[in-house]
Amino acid sequence: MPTARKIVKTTCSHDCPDACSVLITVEDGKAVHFAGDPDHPFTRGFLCGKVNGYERMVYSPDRLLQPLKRAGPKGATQFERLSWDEAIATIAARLQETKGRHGGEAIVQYYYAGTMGYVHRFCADALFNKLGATRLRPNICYYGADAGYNAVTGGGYGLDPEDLVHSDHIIIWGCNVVSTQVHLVPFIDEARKRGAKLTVIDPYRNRTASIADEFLKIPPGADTALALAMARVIVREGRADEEFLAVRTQGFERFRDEVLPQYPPERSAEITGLPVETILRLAREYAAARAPVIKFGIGLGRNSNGPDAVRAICCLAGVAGAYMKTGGGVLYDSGCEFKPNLSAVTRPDWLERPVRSMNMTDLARALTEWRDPPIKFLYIHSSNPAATAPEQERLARGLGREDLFTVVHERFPTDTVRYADLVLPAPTFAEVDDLYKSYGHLYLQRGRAAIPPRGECRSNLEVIQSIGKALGFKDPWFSKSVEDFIRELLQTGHPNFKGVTAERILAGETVRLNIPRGTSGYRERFPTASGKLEFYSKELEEAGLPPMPGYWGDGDAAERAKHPFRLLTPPAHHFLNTSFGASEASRRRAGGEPRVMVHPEDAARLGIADGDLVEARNDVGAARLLAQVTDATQPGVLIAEGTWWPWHGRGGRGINALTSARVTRLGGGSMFHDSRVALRRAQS
Ligand SMILES: Nc1nc2c(c(=O)[nH]1)N[C@H]1C(S)=C(S)[C@@H](COP(=O)(O)OP(=O)(O)OC[C@H]3O[C@@H](n4cnc5c(=O)[nH]c(N)nc54)[C@H](O)[C@@H]3O)O[C@H]1N2
Ligand SMILES: Nc1nc2c(c(=O)[nH]1)N[C@H]1C(S)=C(S)[C@@H](COP(=O)(O)OP(=O)(O)OC[C@H]3O[C@@H](n4cnc5c(=O)[nH]c(N)nc54)[C@H](O)[C@@H]3O)O[C@H]1N2
Ligand code: SF4
Ligand SMILES: [Mo]
Repeated sequence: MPTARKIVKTTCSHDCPDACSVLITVEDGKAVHFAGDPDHPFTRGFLCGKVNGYERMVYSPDRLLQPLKRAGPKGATQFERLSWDEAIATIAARLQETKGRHGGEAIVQYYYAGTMGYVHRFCADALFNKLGATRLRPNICYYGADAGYNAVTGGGYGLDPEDLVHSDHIIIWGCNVVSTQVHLVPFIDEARKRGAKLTVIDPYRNRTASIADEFLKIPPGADTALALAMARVIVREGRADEEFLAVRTQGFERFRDEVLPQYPPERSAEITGLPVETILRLAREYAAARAPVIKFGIGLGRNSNGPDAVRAICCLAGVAGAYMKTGGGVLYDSGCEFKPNLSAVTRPDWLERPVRSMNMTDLARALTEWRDPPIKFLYIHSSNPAATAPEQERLARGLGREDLFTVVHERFPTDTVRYADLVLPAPTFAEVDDLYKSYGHLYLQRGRAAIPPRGECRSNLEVIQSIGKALGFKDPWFSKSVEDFIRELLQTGHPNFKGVTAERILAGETVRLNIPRGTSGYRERFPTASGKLEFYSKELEEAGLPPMPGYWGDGDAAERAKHPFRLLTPPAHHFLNTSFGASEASRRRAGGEPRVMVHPEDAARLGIADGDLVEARNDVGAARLLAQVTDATQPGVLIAEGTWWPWHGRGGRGINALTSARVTRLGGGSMFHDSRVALRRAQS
């Protein structure tokens, strides 16, 4: 029997929209059980399969527990221990030397959302602002989808996800919620119990499509053509919401007269492969619904047509007037509603002069091509670019540069760690305090350490503060606690934070943003320049971009002939990006090794059998995977679920050996689902 037992309420830190409230049972100082908080309105008492059993991650024998330094050639994974004091002194000396010899811009901080906590995620910005380092432009994830969404709606949450229960037709369009946002499922189930229909539109039969009433399989990037054809049917058949269009929108006439005529259902049928009757029926069902909602994912934006697919969907919902119906509209991302006083953590005022910036997607090019100054010091935390960034082979060359000094602050020995000169051990969310927002719901909650950091692990804030002190920085920022920062973060005049006090948060309360229930996010205005839903965007026109959405085709014919397959690399059910790649059990559940779905027609033509080793190749690189012959995908489209650690892949190469650093024209976002490849059977 344990002598001491307690339950600690905290928040899951992973890069997941659900930001679950987690109850950790601690017995005799050990975290023994992770459970979903039954009192959290969105977590509703359950965790995803990844975080159930998280004690196996916390106590994994693979955890990094001490600082290490390189003791062999780069990439050879030969390391030896050193003390924290030595590690911090080495980093400080290197930073000083780099800045002195090459200037601050020779230093780059690379990070993403390995932890979603406001303090640990963003604190290093303050130090790197002080050093005048090259700034990171975080375009790896949502820039494309965001740009499309903002162009039409201006941003904002649109619809409270809890109001989904009031919808009578839910269309999940390019989003695998069962895997990537599982806490939305109970709300969808409730709506269905009340009679709602669930339609899924996706290039492959993902887990969400498998539970739908109707699944429409369309080619990747064809979405714009479908949404605009639906809008056209609705307008032509007199089913549009005239009052909404007259009062709340801008540019509808031009949209109606210049865009919609280009999308007769026959053309859309050709592009999407759907029968004309299906398009007509879907448009009519959608218009006839009392409160139709379209839930789309971030991944929808990650191809050359992606941002416009999002625009077209947002316009379609406008034509139907869906935004004003409780439970209707579009559901995308609630993260933009959280506007704390982030400058207290990131200190933009410490940047003395403008500095150059680097797209996250350009890391490989920046490390191998940039001069003036070249990048000489790379500080990576909360991210695993050797697996998740595009142009993996080029990146490996860049990370392998002997003249580059790389620090990696990590929990596990990832592929990125193997290129480090210094490895610093990081804690899991069970070991640190922080403040967490969500990008899937409207609640804010603190994280609270349930156990002390394992081994010699130190949080992002501790490390950054130690480096700052070693550099002689005296500002009080370098001595503040997480609690101090939480208080400062909450000192914001933003109306959404009215009543969201430090006292409530620090006491552990789950606090909802000051956003009324049961009403549209756009009840008063759309946060666009005009205050209206913009079918037509003057700003985009002025920026030299198409002011209205359109379908821009499927690339050039020569490229299609050379690389006949379109490759999609959506998230895996059992991984969170590359987190959980360290877990053998997770890898086993995800299929044991990286696989690629090939349609039976393509497989037959290429002589590929289920379980064969295949090679995908293009001008960026090559990867070998196991073929999974299945009609879940469609002819010409390959699906490789999950960003596996490259060294769990054949030949030490991951799927991003095939993805390029091209970005979307609108938004400049990553294009992970826009690669073309040639496929053949490979010899094992
Ligand atoms: N289990 C799990 N959960 C996760 C993640 C994970 O890796 N694993 N990742 C987290 C992160 S970082 C993010 S950003 C979020 C969201 O992560 P995203 O990668 O944005 O995933 P989804 O929003 O689910 O969208 C994926 C779906 O979009 C489809 N899709 C791709 N291209 C197209 C297209 O052109 N048209 C249509 N109609 N569909 C398309 C894919 O086939 C797939 O079914 O999820 C988070 N949650
Ligand atoms: N092919 C392909 N590539 C993709 C995607 C795709 O769909 N397909 N998705 C893209 C998307 S949407 C995203 S968001 C990116 C994500 O790219 P990354 O941010 O590189 O992915 P993660 O696997 O989430 O990496 C987080 C790392 O942070 C570490 N970590 C966790 N907590 C802490 C902490 O407190 N401190 C420190 N120092 N480290 C911590 C974890 O151990 C983990 O290794 O990947 C992108 N790459
Ligand atoms: S990964 Fe997402 S669904 Fe799973 S526990 Fe964390 S926040 Fe919840
Ligand atoms: Mo992401």
